[in-house]
Formats: sequence, C-alpha cells, structure tokens
Amino acid sequence: MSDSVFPPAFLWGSATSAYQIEGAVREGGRTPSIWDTFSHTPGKTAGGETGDIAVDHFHRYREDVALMADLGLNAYRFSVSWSRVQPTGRGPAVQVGLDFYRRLVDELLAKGIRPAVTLYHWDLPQELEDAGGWPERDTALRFAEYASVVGEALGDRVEHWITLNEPWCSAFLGYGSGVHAPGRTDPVASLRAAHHLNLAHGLAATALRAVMPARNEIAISLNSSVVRPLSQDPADLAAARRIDDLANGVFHGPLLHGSYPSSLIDATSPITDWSYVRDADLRIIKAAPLDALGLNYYTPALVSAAPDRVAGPRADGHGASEHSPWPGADDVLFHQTPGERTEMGWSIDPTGLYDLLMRYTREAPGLPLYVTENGAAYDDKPDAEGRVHDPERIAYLHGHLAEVRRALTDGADVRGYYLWSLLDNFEWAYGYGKRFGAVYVDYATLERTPKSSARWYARAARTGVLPPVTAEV
Ligand code: GBH
Repeated sequence: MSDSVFPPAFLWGSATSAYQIEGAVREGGRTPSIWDTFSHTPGKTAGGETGDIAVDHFHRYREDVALMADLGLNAYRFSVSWSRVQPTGRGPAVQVGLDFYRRLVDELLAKGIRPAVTLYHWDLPQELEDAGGWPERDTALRFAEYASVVGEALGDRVEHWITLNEPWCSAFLGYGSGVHAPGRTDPVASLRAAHHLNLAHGLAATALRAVMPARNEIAISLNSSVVRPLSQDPADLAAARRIDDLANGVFHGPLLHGSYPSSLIDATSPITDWSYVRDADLRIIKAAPLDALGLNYYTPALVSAAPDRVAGPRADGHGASEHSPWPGADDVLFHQTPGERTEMGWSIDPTGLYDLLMRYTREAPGLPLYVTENGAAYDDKPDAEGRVHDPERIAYLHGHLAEVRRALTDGADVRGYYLWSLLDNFEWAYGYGKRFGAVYVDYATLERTPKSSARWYARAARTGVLPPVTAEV
C-alpha cells in the first residue's frame, strides 16, 4: 500500500463531547453536572463562559449530522450527558433524555455514519460530586449502573463504546490541579479518583457486556502522554519515567496488566498508602478486557529533573510549589518543546502520535487502536466572503495522519481516526476563545461554516488517500 493510502475499512470520523456542544442544560429534566457548577463559579473559565448554550447541538443535531454526511465522514464519536439520562446520578433513566441520543443515533445510521458513544466525558452529575465524587468508591458503582442504562437503550444500534474519556484529566485536573471541574486541589483525592475511574471502567465494561450484543466493542480513551526526557542524563530519564507512570502507567497498569506499576506506588508512597485499592478491584478491571484502545493525542511532554527543586515557571503553567496535576512530582520540570505551536501553545510534533501507536502495538499486542482525538486550535476568522481558510490546521491534520499511515505500515492495528473536533465549541477552562472545529461556528448566530480543513479532510475520507497539503479544496 502506498504511503498515503488508507485501508478501505478505516473510520474517518470526528469527535465532540456533550457539555462542549449540546447546550439545553435545563431541558427534559437535566440537572447540573460538575461542569455546569464549575463554569458558573466566578474565575474558573475564561470570561466566565459556560456551556449553557454552547453550539446548541441539542436542537441542531439534524443539521450537524447532515454536515457530517456532506463531508463524507463515516464515523462520529459523541458523549452522553449523564445528568440528562439520570438527573440524580442514580436510579431509573429519564426517557426523554435517552430519546435525544436515540434520535441522534438513528439520524447517524440513516446517513451511513457509525456512532461511537463515550459514556463519560467529564460531566459528573453534581449530586454525585456532593456525595464525594470520583475519590469515592460509590461513584464507580453508580457509573456501572448508568452504563447499563445507556447500553440497554443503544446497544442494539451502537457498536463502538468508550467508557471514559481521558480519566487522567478527570482525576488530576479535576482533583489535583483544580483547573477542571470540580476544581479540587488535593493530591490524595486525585490518586483515589484515578483508581475509582479505573474501577468504574471495569465495572461498566462488565455491565455493558451483560446488556449488549457480544459483537459490540468496548474501549476506553486515554490521553496517553508521550513523555520525552530533555536529555539522556540518568536524572532526566528517571524524571521522564516517573511522569510516564503518573500519566500512563496509572491507567494502563490496571487496564492492560492487572496491577499498578510498583514504581508508581513507590514514588507516591510519601503521600498515599493506596489502601483504597482492593485486590478484588484489580480482578474486576482485569476480568473485563478491552476490545480496543482509544488514544487522544495533541502534543508530547518534555521533562527533566529539577536539581534541588529550584523550579522556575513551568511550561505547563504550574510552578513547582503550586498545585500540580502530578502528585509527588514537584521536582520534575516540564519544558516547552521548540518549534511551531498551535493557538493552545502546544508544540506540533506528529512523530509523537507514531510513537504512541507503536508503544501500544508493543505493549498490548493484537489490541485494535483508534485515534479517538487529534486536532488543533487556531485563531480562525471568516474572510470578506464568509469563507474560513485554515491552512495551518490542514498541515496539522496531514502531518498527523501521515504518522498514522506510517504506524499502519509498521504493524499498528489502527482502525480509525476521529478529528477533534467537528465544530468549534466550549473549550473547558478556555471558554469559546479556542477554536478546534473543522467547522466554524459564528457564536452570535450559531451558523456553521465548514473551514477549508473540513473540505480537505472530507477529500481524505472520501478517497481514503491523504491529499497534499496544498490541495485545492
Ligand atoms: C481533550 O483534552 C479533551 O478530551 C477535549 O474535550 C478537549 O476539547 C480537547 O482535548 C482539546 O483540549 O499542562 O499538566 O495540565 C486534552 C487535554 C490538555 C490534557 C493538555 C493534558 C497537559 C497537562 N490535555 N494537558 S498539564
């Protein structure tokens, strides 16, 4: 196969998440999630922006599905708002909440687009946070119950299931650095949250299996970091290994190997004794093997040791003594990778995606992989004719898809790619200022306009071949 041709069955998708696009936050009995509460708390998001309206996808889903169909995309990854389905986070489902997702899925299927459902993309029902949130075991049990409710409703027509999106962010940004909801800053709570998210995945996978056809595929999406040492100095190599444990091992240890890495336990032992991890939990997680692994990739991390803990301002915005998302790693420095960056300030390094895919090809042989998110924010603006030209995004997508193609050649079983994101949307703590969409959204009118990158990506999806970056689109 030539170096730009993709397999015929490859999924060319786009991804979104409920709180970032739906709006309609009070409709049909939906109650606040931790992101409603957080975004309405002064000082937590840029400009105090919230997802109250977002891009109003709840009311415009038909138009959005038609857009995908026009672009020739054959897959779509979206998430379900837990508190739209179970307003108290427990008990029977609200049928009108589920009906929205039934209609969305039917619309997708009618247009030949495969749905991939993410059950949890960071929007915990506030009631469950009030009861302790992810640091508490009970939240994992509640998640399994919610999974079976959604699995029962959609399992007959959705084949691709993702339990959790980026549990690292839920645990360490939500409970460690506090830059995400619920905004807690407690390193022990963040580690407890990570474990209960793993347990939640294991319980939910088992619950889904019990209510769905066996052909359905159950996965998890990790924002597995590509951690690179600043130098080959043993201290820098050790720092990189420690961050790798905290970014990756903490999830793929239990998920792929049935235990937490001993190096992670040793490194965090000054702050926690891990007594909340029961042997039975690890057995539950292991007893529900993944059918596929979703990987979200944007940028690599470059780290070094900080001799004497004299840490200046770090590239990730965290000073050494401030709240860090990396528990017990105050003596590690994060560096800005040289070279071009996106509007997020994230350096552009497509080889990181290749490295990531090859890593899991080695570490989990035979496990199908999906790139469940990849994309870039740019400062897009319509021109005088109302067209949006984003050649930087085309270059970003081309570079990363070429690395996916290279990984395929080298034996990685990559089944699909979901561009983040279909639409410009609510970029969490950054509000609406960062545009990741292939489709431009005018926030005054909510009008959608495909950017040139959308047309470029459409051509790739339609032909299964990467067009040159300079292709006329
Ligand atoms: C994804 O998160 C989300 O799934 C998606 O909802 C979001 O819109 C999209 O990407 C774009 O942001 O500096 O130490 O805090 C990606 C989240 C952001 C996680 C960068 C790791 C760096 C770690 N990633 N972050 S730190």
